[in-house]
Amino acid sequence: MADLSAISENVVSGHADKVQDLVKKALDEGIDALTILNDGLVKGMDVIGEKFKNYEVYLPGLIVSARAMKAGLAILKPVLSKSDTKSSIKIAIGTVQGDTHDIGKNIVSAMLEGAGFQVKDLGFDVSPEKFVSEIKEGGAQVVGMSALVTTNMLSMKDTIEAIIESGVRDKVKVIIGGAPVTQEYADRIGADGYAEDAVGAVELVRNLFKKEN
Ligand code: B12
Repeated sequence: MADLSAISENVVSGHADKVQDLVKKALDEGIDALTILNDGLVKGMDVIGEKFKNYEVYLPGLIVSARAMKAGLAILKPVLSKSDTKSSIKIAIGTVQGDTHDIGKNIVSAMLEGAGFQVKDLGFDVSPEKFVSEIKEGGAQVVGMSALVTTNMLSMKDTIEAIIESGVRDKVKVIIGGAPVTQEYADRIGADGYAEDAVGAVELVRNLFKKEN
């Protein structure tokens, strides 16, 4: 039986190859991809995040852990984003301007795809103008924004203002998330919804469209 704590430990120590091997092994043993993600990879990021906060590791340590996490995620992504159903709802998702954290956003993107939505991943450091053009030209019905650095949450507010100014606010649902983001913040800036994690993001989009019907 695969040991998920070994995955966490290798994320913390930054051993990308070992993480990939262990994730493959866990999948081969029939462990659910979400369990591997949450109890293995994400747990490891939580540990390294705490260590960084407490000055027990510095930026280079964080970078190698993030690389190991991404290596593991690359194995899980095809499984997470595999879907049997197809929805016509178009979602454009990205990490907001100024912010380069994309691990959580990538997970949300994969899970939304797995739920059958048509997802366009805009990457990170995405400007308000880019989000607006995805609505206007790309026909996105949902815009998903992620932020991990507290000060970058302001970019979410700026993006919503840009969407209002360009006259397309009624064409799109705006959802936001990321570790420092809260429901209270979502309400304050006029977003349509907030979710704490990727499973919640899928529920949120489903509920937003259920209400209309
Ligand atoms: C990994 C990491 C990095 C990596 C990022 C690699 C990458 N490609 O993403 C690297 C090393 C590059 C990095 C850089 C920096 N980081 Co950093 N980083 C982290 C760390 C440890 C983990 C983040 C992570 O990936 N978590 C795991 C994922 C799965 O969780 P998540 O992102 O929260 O996503 C989940 C939910 O939030 C939600 N979600 C996410 N997005 C969305 C979107 C929507 C629409 C919805 C609905 C839901 C949703 O679903 C996801 C899946 O369940 C955090 C600490 C922490 N514990 O959060 C610090 C942290 C975010 N970083 C921090 C800082 C300060 C920085 C730097 C400024 C450091 C520096 N001095 O340069 C730079 C920032 C550069 C920039 N401008 O963006 C601080 C931010 C402090 C603050 N509150 O403002 C933190 C909190 C560390 C700390 N305790 O001090 N970092």
